[in-house]
Order: sequence, then structure tokens, then C-alpha cells
Amino acid sequence: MKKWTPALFSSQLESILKEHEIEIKEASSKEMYYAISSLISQEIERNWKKTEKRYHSKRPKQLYYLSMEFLIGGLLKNNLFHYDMLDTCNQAMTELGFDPDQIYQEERDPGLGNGGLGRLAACFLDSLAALQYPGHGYGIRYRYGLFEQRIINGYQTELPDYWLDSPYPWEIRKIDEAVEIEYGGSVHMQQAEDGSFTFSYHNTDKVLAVPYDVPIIGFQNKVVNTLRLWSAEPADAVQQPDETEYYHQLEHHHAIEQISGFLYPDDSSEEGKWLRLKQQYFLVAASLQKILKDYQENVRKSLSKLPDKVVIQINDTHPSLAIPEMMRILMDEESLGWDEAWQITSNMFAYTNHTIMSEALEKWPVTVMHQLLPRLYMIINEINERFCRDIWEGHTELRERISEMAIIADGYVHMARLAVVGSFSVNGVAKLHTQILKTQELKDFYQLYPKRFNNKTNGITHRRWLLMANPRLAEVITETISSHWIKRPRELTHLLRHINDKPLLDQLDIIKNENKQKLADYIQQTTGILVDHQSIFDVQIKRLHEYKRQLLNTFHVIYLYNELKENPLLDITPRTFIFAAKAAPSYYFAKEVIKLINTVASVVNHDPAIKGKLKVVFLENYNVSLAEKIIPAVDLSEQISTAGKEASGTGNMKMMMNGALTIGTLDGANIEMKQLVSEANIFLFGLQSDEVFQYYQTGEYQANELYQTDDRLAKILDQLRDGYFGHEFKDIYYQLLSTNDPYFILKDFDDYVETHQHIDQTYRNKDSWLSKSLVNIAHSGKFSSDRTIREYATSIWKL
Ligand code: DL6
Repeated sequence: MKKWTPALFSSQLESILKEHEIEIKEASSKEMYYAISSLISQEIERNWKKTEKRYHSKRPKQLYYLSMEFLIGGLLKNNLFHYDMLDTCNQAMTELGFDPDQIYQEERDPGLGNGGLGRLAACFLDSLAALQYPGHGYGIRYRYGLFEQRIINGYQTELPDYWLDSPYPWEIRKIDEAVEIEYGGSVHMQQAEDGSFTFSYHNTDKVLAVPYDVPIIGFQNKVVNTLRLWSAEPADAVQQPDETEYYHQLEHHHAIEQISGFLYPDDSSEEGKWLRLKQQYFLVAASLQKILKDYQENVRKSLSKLPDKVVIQINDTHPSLAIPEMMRILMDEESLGWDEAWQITSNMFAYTNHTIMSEALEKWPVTVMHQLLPRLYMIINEINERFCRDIWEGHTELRERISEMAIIADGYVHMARLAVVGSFSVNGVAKLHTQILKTQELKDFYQLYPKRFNNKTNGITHRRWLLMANPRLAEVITETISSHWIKRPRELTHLLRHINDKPLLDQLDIIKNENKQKLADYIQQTTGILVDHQSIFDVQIKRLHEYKRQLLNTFHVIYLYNELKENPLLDITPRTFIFAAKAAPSYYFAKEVIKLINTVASVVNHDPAIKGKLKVVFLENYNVSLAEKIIPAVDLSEQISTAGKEASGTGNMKMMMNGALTIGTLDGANIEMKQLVSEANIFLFGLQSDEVFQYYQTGEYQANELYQTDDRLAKILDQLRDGYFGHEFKDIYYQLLSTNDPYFILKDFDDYVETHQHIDQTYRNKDSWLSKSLVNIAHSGKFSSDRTIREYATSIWKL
């Protein structure tokens, strides 16, 4: 690799810009963004080809990660960093009179995901490349990503996220690798002389899947893996027989392009939309064609050896049509019999479950599946029949459970059941979550296939979330324990030797303050709200969902406000509550909570009686790049879901890694965080998952009683009912009480408030807080996605 100096960097940029007749000194930051991207793309291209060649000649087993979402975030800074060119670039830019950050901000986040599951997929790709595993992502190139959120008059407003409005410099369109996908039509079955059946399809609707490849660069190791995103295009050009026919065809083409038109903006609810099913099949069918083509061209062995060379991880149930699609290809195109095809298929797929929220368990009406994918439906039917027969004959203890386990039941195809039956591995994403899958959600399946179930606790890439997002902290860590932790993040535990190292703690304090000041500036620029960077930055950033309980956090804010109104001299440590969250556009309650947070913010921030002791900020349009700004500045990380509901969480890990302390319930990965740092270094409160479960079972919890007996709660709820913050919040009051508070907000309130009082006191002892912060950083290496990927690679993928 070239030795880059700022002078060489600038001169190369100069020649790139010259080709476009732009003088370097006069370039706009957008032009500079494109020029730098083009410069590193040359570097990338060389390594990409080499990586592909190596995979081609060595023929290692390949992992394909199929996901409807990849929230990859900005790539310019990431790619520079991975090529060890970031400092050189920054220096070159500064010398030329540019602000490097302004250039990086020219890049739009590709909004190709909703939340946790999509971001996890991106962290995994980063770790796969860093660890030199042959692992690639397959997804959809949605033209419109998740909506852009604007807060107007306190309400969430959704604007289209047309992230491709200007060219995306990292993608390469590969039209020569486009493949055809077929929908609908009819299936004809013919019996050959030997008694076997062949299937042919007629009058299908054909769509072209055109790949756009995005390079995934390994950290300082020259590996370049691929994220392939499929785009839907018409398979044939518009003819012009007559005018009516012409418009009819145009309409048809438009409908085809809609397949990769937009991402469904829902993070956890099963929608049952026809177009969504089309999208899922589109991803699966296009990806499998490519995977099999590569196998046949590179490995050139019998198909029976496929599972030795290919493993496919399906990210939640969304791509689980890959299972019947693989069966279809093996039987109808490759002429294998059912048993052999099933043997191959069921040894190739592994399924990750990301949620136990029942509304997220996908199911498709049989009628829809049958009409859109008639052959696949036949195959699913057959899988189902064989599965049910197996239970009936071989597992008499489960006979009574067959109707709850059948893949096709009550007029629906149940995708999680299909995924479990057709995969050799089923994993949850944190210990508690996997336990819940085994004992509740997928209990019967666990009884049937105990060996299939395993846990892989999530992780995050420490390269993006610590080294890049918080370079000063990373530097100080390296000065203290040397740089080995960068390749082996578990070595962050060496920091534990320094928990009483006063000069180090002081440095941590300085860095956190700088990060907070930077965020405070951003808050002022974007919202006009002035926040005190010395106050506690108390942060909850994630999708808005009742189970994540942003409402509990808001109740705490209102409670503190009420207390200060009654007693303006109350001694509390000043706090800034920071929220960022998108609500699904159709999720009325979640949108009400956003409006409430913004209304409370406006009341609290403008009340002179509060004297700046409390500030509330809602930052709009939460996405990866906003997260990168907020996370290094967090003091207190809010991870307060109803116990048993959050599968893992990954924001909790990012904030921990940046030195935040957590206030949390014993839910998801919080439990594993607690096991590492010990109870002294995390603030836990609230019901535990078995208590929650127990209450659901017995129905013993009475939210109304708490409303009657707890004055603080009564006051808050009455304020909502009586219009203290405006008249639109009555619904929150009525819904909470009429549904008996299904997420236990009222139940956990008292403990939550008390825990916050404890936090207030703890924060006053700066050194003690800082040393707790250091303990959290020290243990966060466990949550690097490098660890997670190694676990997948060794125990599931066998790479
Ligand atoms: O596994 C990644 C992430 C978990 O950390 C979160 O706890 C979980 O809520 C999230 N799930 C989703 C949407 N789920 N579906 N389907 O993003 O996955």
C-alpha cells in the first residue's frame, strides 16, 4: 500500500478534481467529498479484486448474511479510517482550508434499516471483514430509506428519505450480473415415464434484480467483502403498440420498481402487506441465484456438498422464504428428489430471532402466499405436512401441540415456524432472550430440537463506536494499556488496574466534558436550546416503542418538574434529558409520546422557576450519524424496557463502551453487563422478567391501585387528563389505565425514581463516578461484535 502523506493526498485530490475542471481551492465540500471517495475507491478496487481472487482460488466456505435491513451509516470516514488514512486526510483538508467534519457531513446515511436488527447486520459485516472471514451481506437497495423525521410543533412529521438524490459513490452497478425473478402465474405438474414429477411455471410476472455492490473494508488488513444490494427493474423495455397499452406497461414498470421502492418503516410489527412479501421474495430469490452460481462456478462439486461450502444466516424471519426457494431450485431446476433437497437445504440455513414481541412474529395469509408464489406455497405445504406427520409419528408427547406448531395454521403461513423447521441452528441475541425462546415463545420447538437452539449475545463494532466516534478516549486508552485492545478488545480489561489512577480519571473527565460541550453546541444549533454541559447528560435514544418505556422516563421528568415547582430550593444535580427516537408512522401511541416529550420540554425549558436545573431535549431524525454525535457525550444510559421484552439492545453496549453508566432493568444484554461490571457499577431497578411473566399469568397487577395510592403518579396522570400540558394527552391517561398498564410503567415508577435519586447522589462524587465509568469501559470489550462473530463463525457457520 502507498505511504500516504498529506501532500501526496492533496496532490492526488487535485488531479481528480482537475479531471472535472475544478480547482482544489475552489472546490465545495460536496465536491471534496466526491473527490476523496474517488481517491479511496481506487485503493478499494485493487483490494476488492484481490480478495475475490483469493476466495476464488482457495474456495473457503462462504457465509451469506441475508437481511432486509443494513444500517451501514456513513462510509467515507469509516473507509479512510480502515485504510489508516483518516489522520492524513484530516491534515490535508485542514492545510487546504477545509473543515474535515463538514466534508464528512456531506454524506447522507443510507437509511436502509429501521433500528437494532439493521444496525447489528452492519456491525457484523464490519467484524467479518476485520476478522478476515469470507462473509457477505445481501439486502435490498431501497430507493427511499426509513423516513426523515421532522418535529413540527412537537409532532413527528415524516418526510421521504430519498437518500439517492445525488450519486452514492460507494456502490457499483453490475448489470451483467442481473438475474430474473418470477412472481405469480400458474404451476403445471407433469409426470415423467419414470414416475417422477416435473414442474413448469406459466404466465409469471418477470422482474429483473440488478445488483449494486458496496465494498466492506476490513480494518487495516486489505480484505474487501461485499454487501450486495438488489434493485428491481422491469425485465423488458416498454413497447409502443398503442397508447393504452403503452400506459398500461408504464404502470406495470412502475409497480415493478416499487419492489425496491421503499423500506417499510416498522421495527417490530407484522404487517402482512403484499408488497412486503414481494420484497422478501425478491431478496431471497435474487440472492440464492447468485450464491448457487458462485458455488457452481468456483467450487464445481456436486450440490450435495453445498452445506460444506455455503452457510446462510437469515436475519429474523424476513428472509425465511429462502428455505422453500432453495428447495424449489434444487428440485425443479436441479432435478433432485425431495429428501436430498431437504438434506441440503436444512443443513445450509441458520436463523436468528430478534424479538419475542408477538406482533412481530410474521405470518402471511395463505391466499396471498398462494397467489404471489404458487410454487413456493406448494413446497411450504409439503414441508408442513411432513413436519406434522413426523411429530405425529415420532413425537407422541407433542401430538397435542401440533396445531400450535404447524407452519400453516388458521389460514396463515407462520414464518418463524418455517424458519425453525428449515434451519440447523436457531439463536437468540442475549442469554435471557434465548432462555425465553426456549421456555416460552418456541418452547415446543425447543423440546423437539433441543440441539438446534443456541445463544449469541449481540455485539457492536468498537471501531466505529469507540475508535472513530470517540478518538480522544481511544487515544487515552491506548496511552494507558497500549494498542493491543484495538485488535483484541477484551484487553480493555487491563484498564481495571487503573480504576484509582487519578490522572487517568481526570483525563476521562476532560474528554467527557469536551464531548458534552460538542453535543451541547449541536443541540443549540439544531434546537436553539441552551444546555449546561456540566449537568448530567441522561440519554434515551432508540426506536419509540411502549415496551422501551420512553414514557416512564418522561414521567420521571414530570415528577422532578413537579417537585421543583413545589420546592424551588430542592437540591438536585442539574440534568439534561436527551431523547431521540422515530415512531412508526402508524403507531399512534408512540407518536403521542413524542408530542408529550416535546411539550414537557417546552414547559420545563421555559419555566424560570426551574433555573436551568432541568433541560429536556428531543433531537429529531435519529440515525447512525446522530448516534455517533450523542454517544460519546452520555453520562447516563437509559435502558429501561419492561423486563423480558428487549431481546438484547445494542445502544446499551455503545454507551457503556463510551464510559456511560447504565440505569436499566434486568432485561436483554443489561443482565450480562451487570454480570461483568457487578451491581456496584450499574443502576438496576424494576420488575424482573419472571415477575412480569407471573403478573401476565395471574392478572394480579392492578394499575389503578397505584394511581389511587401514589400521589406522585396521581398528580402526573391527572395533569395528563386535565390538560396541564395541553389537551391532547388524555389518551395516554385513558390508555394506560384502561389497558391496566401492560408495560408496568406505574409499577416500576417508584423504584425508578429512587434509583435516580441514588444516581444524583453518586454523580456528586466525581472520582467515584469516573472510576465506575472506567470499569464499564474496561468490561465493554466483551460486547465487541468481533467476539459475537467469532462465536457465530466457530459454532454455527464453521468457517
Ligand atoms: O438483535 C438486534 C436487535 C436487538 O438488540 C433489540 O433488542 C431488538 O429489539 C431488535 N429487533 C428489531 C426488530 N425486530 N424484528 N423483527 O430490530 O434487534
